[in-house]
Amino acid sequence: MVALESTIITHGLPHPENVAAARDFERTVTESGAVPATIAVLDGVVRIGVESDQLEALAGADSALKLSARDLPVAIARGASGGTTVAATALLASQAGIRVFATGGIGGVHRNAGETFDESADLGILGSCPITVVSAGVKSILDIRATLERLESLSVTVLVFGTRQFPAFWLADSGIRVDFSISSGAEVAAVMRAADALRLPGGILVANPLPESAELDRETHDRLLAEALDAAQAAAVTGKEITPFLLDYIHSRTSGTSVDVNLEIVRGNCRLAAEIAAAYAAAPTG
Ligand code: PSU
Ligand code: MN
Repeated sequence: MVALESTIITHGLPHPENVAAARDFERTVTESGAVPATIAVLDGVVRIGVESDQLEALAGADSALKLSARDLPVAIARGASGGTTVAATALLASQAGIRVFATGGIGGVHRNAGETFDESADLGILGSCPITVVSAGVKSILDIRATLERLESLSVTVLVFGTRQFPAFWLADSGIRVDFSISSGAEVAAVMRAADALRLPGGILVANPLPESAELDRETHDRLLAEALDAAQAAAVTGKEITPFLLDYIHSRTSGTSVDVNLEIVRGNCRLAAEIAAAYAAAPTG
């Protein structure tokens, strides 16, 4: 099985593209030979896999909350609905026995974290849940180097597919070289089995760079990023609003190009996650 998050649906992509996108991610996992489970909280109930009409309602609901791990108990107690972030999805998936999870980009350390302490709970949860997350690295709205340092502190294993250059979501190469590259789902499955045998408490981040031909134009990327960061500061956006604000700023100013690239990236991650899940299911237990 491959878990899919739902904050990308409720807060990461514009409506109505988000509905089609969510279905597309599920279909891609299925076509790649695994079973998708989109995770969300609906009327206070944790769902490991949602029905098509539930997905549509969640994607269209303005009231849907952005639920990180610490928000889950409140949403459940109050009967609320929301999209689960990477942190909440990783927690719920691993409790449900799902070992592989596909997303677009994970959260990380924000650029001004030295002052704000703004670091996504995604990192801490990846340090404590035995799950393999496939992402295209992290978006350059974040401090990528600091994010990698924190992943090291938290003992999260980091692997990059096909290269040692860690990707920056819309760009194939962040300029940062990490220690390990892998070139197949089977290789990741072998690392997962070894991690199981060691009882490592945390997870594995598999960074899957988009093909260079699909990259966002660098100049546009850099300009929009600088503008988005300035706009967030000018609007005094803080806390859990900051990531959705920056994503929306960039999406709405590239007339859909960055959304199309975004979708292609997630589909690529779904395919690799399905390959890893199949290989892990087939690998002999150590
Ligand atoms: N980064 C993206 N797209 C997203 C997110 C992050 O490129 O949709 C979402 C994910 O659900 C991630 C969450 O877990 O934002 C992180 O939010 P925060 O920075 O508030 O922890
Ligand atoms: Mn934050």
